Amino acid sequence: MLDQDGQKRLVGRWAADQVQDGMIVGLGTGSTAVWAVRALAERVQAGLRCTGVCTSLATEALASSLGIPVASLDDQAALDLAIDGADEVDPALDLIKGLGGALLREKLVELAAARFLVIVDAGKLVERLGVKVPLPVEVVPFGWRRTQEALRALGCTPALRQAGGQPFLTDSRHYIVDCRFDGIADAAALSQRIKALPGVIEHGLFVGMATHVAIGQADGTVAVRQRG
Ligand code: A5P
Repeated sequence: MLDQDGQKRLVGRWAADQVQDGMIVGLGTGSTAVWAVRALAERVQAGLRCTGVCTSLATEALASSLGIPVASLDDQAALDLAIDGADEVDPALDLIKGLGGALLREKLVELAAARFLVIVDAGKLVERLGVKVPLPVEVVPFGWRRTQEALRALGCTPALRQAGGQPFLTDSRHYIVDCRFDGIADAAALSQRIKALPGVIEHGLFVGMATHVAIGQADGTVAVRQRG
């Protein structure tokens, strides 16, 4: 039986096998995506041609160090595929992402992809988003306390993310407010309400974006769900 790390490794390696020669591929962030990037690099070393568009500075550093050619999002007209992890996946294939802090670049890259393949361990599947994990919201540092209070007014308990005793800084030099909802009943409506707040850059609700979700399972198999 595979534990959570084993499931991440399994599905990450499986995802790398979905990349075809010549593809432009969005490369995600987080521990599951790292397995996909490592496995993709093995295929590149064996002769596969592909270009990665990275969702974080960390992934860019990893991909480059392993020999995967990387390009910026603005240099690409379109991406064939994006591969990334998630923190929660609901039955409609809507997601919470961003516990790793890369949600802004992840959303930009994944919106540009023809197919968005989400790779998760089985523990990420939930009946309702936002019960187990907070919703990360990326905000402008200027006036963050007011933005945090505006988020609280939407019905959550917000907390400024910290790292080493300081506010956590994203790759784009913003703060993250982690918003604990007691379950999110209508992800699409909440998404719009959060985006309408001045001071909010982006949030970790990925609604209607995933085209496929691959799940690494304890029995060593990968289950694939596809948006209907
Ligand atoms: C990064 O900001 C996140 O969106 C990750 O994709 C998400 O947190 C999943 O991470 P793991 O693969 O490490 O669980």
